[in-house]
Amino acid sequence: MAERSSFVVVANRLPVDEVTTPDGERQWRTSPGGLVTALHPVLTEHGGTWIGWAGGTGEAPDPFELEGIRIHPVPLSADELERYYEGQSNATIWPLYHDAVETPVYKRRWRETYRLVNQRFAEAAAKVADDGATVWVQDYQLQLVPAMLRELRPDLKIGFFLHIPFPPIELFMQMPFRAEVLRGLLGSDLVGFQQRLAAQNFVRLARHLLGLRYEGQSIQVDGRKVKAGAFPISIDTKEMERLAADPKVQARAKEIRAELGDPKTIILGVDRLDYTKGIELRLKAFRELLADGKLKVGDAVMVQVATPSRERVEHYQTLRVKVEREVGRINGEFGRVGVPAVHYLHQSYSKQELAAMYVAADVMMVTPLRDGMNLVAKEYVACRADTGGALVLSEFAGAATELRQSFLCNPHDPDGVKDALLRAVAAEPAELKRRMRVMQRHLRTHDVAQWAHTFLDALEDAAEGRDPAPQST
Ligand code: ADQ
Repeated sequence: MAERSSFVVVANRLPVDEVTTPDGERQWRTSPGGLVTALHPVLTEHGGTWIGWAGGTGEAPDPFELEGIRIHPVPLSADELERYYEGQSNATIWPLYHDAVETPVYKRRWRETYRLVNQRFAEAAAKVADDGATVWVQDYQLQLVPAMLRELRPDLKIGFFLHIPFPPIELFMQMPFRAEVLRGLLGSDLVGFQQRLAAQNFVRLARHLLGLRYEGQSIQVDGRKVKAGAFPISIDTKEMERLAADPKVQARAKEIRAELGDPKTIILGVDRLDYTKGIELRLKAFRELLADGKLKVGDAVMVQVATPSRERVEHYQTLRVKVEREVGRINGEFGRVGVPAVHYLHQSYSKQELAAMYVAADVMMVTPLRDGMNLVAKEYVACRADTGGALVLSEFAGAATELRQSFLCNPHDPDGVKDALLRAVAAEPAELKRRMRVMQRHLRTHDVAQWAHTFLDALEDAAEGRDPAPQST
């Protein structure tokens, strides 16, 4: 029998990419990301296993070990990828949980495949988890896994963390298999959310939909207690600070500024090309400020990085057309030969290049209509050791709860967004410094490692039926 692990992470995606070396050999490499960085120490200490999809369709590669982590790939067929991932996960659940800013699409066969794939992940976890092991299930693609896994292995400690918002009751109630999803999550000992409000939505929903009793954040289910709580995720702050201080990154930041024609103000946006991120409204705010004469091309330039994302899902194809049309319109109306108003980059970048952009940007615009957390906002703050730079941040990003010294705005109010951008552009260096310092101090103590520890400690308490010590605020 294969070796079993006392700590198992279950996520849709494995933290690895297959690359081709210069001599043509195919090799696995860990993909950089906050989650894997945070969990790496816990995984290596416990001979941990990560279960997930390796990318690609058809047969999955055999399990292997990489940098001290056991990697256990789960296969997906092309049909399953379309129905479970692109369909149910990204065209039903994703929009619904983000306040239905795009209309969710409901399809029976997507739900059926979602169930089937979740069962496959649960079975993989049941197979590799040691007696009494801790299993941490991640995100909206796998909401049925906790209950399926408990059914197979009642001895396990099961935690679930939702990276995206959890919607209010009225919205959740739209979903055709809503009770099954809720029961799926309730298979956990601890369900973690980015925000306190999301945890409250969840416990109230348990009473509303299933008539379950709760006290505080603890729900009674079949004689068990299921805890809910807020665990705001963060970044590897030290690593981001180190990157930004790297002389190569600093030099690159200067180069970017020069390449942009040494403008007074560089306004930056960095997002996955997703309709929740508010890219269009940000572009529109910039266009109106140019039209009003409040900003001038040449003085101010906007750089919008939009990482290609979920390109086969229709909502995303429509968004791309809209964003590209808006960029074209702004450059057409306001650009000059050799001096565009907006630089639009539909590409992926290395962390070094992103850090250089953050260092170069005078104003960072993070304006999602709804976002679980938004790590870009935190990355920007961590990169500004010079305490320069201004963050314009939507109140509807989870990060707004912590980054109170940003220039907060309501993304649904165009004038509010324009006003926040102008205030950020005009702010005195001393004021920016004061704001940045407070936010940086916060991120140094609230980094991704602290997030992972806090969650895993709370899971331990929840599974043992202990009430954690009251938290000081
Ligand atoms: P995402 O919606 O993907 O995550 P976000 O939190 O902003 O959003 O993370 C994006 C990450 O991708 C950042 O680390 C950023 O540096 C990186 N990135 C963006 N553009 C890039 C590019 N062009 N090239 C390379 N890297 C790029 C979901 C939720 C969020 C939640 C996270 C974590 O939607 O709300 O914060 O999970 O829980």
